[in-house]
Amino acid sequence: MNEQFKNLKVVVLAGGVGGAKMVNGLAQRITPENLFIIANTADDFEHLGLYISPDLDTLMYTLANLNNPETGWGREGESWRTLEALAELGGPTWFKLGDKDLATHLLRTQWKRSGYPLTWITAQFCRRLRIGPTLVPMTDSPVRTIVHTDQGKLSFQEYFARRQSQPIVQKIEFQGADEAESNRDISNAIRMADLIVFAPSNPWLSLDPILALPGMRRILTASQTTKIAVSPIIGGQAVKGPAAKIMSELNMEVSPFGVAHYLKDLLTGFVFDNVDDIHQERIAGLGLNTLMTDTLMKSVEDQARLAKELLAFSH
Ligand code: FO1
Repeated sequence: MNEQFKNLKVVVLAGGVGGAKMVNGLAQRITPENLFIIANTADDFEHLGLYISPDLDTLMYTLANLNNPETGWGREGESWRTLEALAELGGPTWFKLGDKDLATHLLRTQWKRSGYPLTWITAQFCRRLRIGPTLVPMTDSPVRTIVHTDQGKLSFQEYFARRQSQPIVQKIEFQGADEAESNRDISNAIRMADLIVFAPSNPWLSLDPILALPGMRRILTASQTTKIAVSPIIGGQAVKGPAAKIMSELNMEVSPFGVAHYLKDLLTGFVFDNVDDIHQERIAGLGLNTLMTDTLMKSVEDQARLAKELLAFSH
């Protein structure tokens, strides 16, 4: 752990896989009590009667070192016997729930039905899995991403997992965001932060739902602290998922500049990959400090290195 930065108070806005890698790197660099993670929950949905929170689970499994490094989501060493039995019975198998992962959904669903909020449930899971940093859902209220496409309006998992992000995106809506309750711990953490990180998560599907919550943009804009985003686009492509495809469908430039331009009002700095050096001047021209480095996180060592560079860049 780097003595110089370990006491910085860091807040991270994160989606699933890209967010989890960034957060895991930061967790190796700063003390757990100083790392506060706000997770997107607009991908949550009910499936087979179970309440599923994919981004929270991806973050949780990664921080607990239980994640499946191949898929990025779900648990390592998973078995699929329930899914196989479900297929035999003619049940839906397009959303793959592993046997061990099912335990998380069963217990979360049971607790939710008993009236416990998602924040409380997440805290219990984190305690049991010995996760040091604070992981919170962006809200306890239901917010759901609806993707307007050339094939009609689709719920997020219908678009993403079932149709493999094939439909052409026209607009993205966050149902329930306007009425969602804000979490006082989140606004306090943002006010106290020495650094706010926008993880290399999909800005339209993972960061925007968080930013759509009442007061969120205002609190972030008002914060005088360092605010840095890490580009999820490298060399014109998303590291994972449909970010690049969505950018082009929404007529944006598919580059780190496109991402920086989209988020610029909320940021003081931007981190992007060496391969995108041609965009450096234009990104700096947006009034942002820039860090160009190797941003692809293929290993846990890469995560820790990028986190170290990010922290050094921030102060
Ligand atoms: N993504 C898929 O593309 N297909 C799946 O079958 C799938 C199953 C799944 C199960 C548990 C979980 O926590 C995540 C799962 N994901 C799956 C990923 C999930 O749809 C995405 O990670 C996020 O919603 C996007 O950030």
